[in-house]
Amino acid sequence: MFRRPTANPLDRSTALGGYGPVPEGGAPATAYVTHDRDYLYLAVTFDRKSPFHAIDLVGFEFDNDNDGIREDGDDIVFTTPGIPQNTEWPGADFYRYNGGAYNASDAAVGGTTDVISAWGTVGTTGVFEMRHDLNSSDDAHDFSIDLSGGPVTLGMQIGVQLEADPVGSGITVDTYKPTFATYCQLTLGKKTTAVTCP
Ligand SMILES: [Ca+2]
Ligand SMILES: [Ca+2]
Ligand SMILES: [Ca+2]
Repeated sequence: MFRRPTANPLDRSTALGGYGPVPEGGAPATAYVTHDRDYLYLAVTFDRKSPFHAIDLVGFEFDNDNDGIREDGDDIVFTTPGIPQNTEWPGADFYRYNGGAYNASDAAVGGTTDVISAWGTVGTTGVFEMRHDLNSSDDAHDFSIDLSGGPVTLGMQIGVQLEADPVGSGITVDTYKPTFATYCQLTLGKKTTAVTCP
């Protein structure tokens, strides 16, 4: 863990509510976001109801220009229990292409990986954390947040994909907050972080 997810929790009771595959049942998840001068910190906590699988996935997708439309260059970050922690793992930093319809790893097309993540569990409750550069030099594949001109608002969507038991079932359930096609609004000021979700 590189950062306690203590700041600015999204709606504690409803964020990602009912994400779970049927065998494990659903449960609300809580997302957290904060930032400092250089990085955006993202976290999600929830009780999976059974041990985490290596292909379980927590992701954040951004609408870089906050116009509600998915476009080329929109930024996506993932973490999963299946990748090394605190490492710039190429599968963790993605971007949108082909008119926003597809996504791929930044590193697959010559971009750089600018996210590290960590995760842990207590029983079946897990915390997933990510740290992403606010303004990497990978401009074609990452958002570029410059707070020198005042607060910046992005669209932000949170996704959780869990594999139904047993491990290897290959059956996954995806849940998005707010939905797969809509975004929360994330507004960053120099010393503030605010999130509103429909
Ligand atoms: Ca957009
Ligand atoms: Ca990148
Ligand atoms: Ca990216």
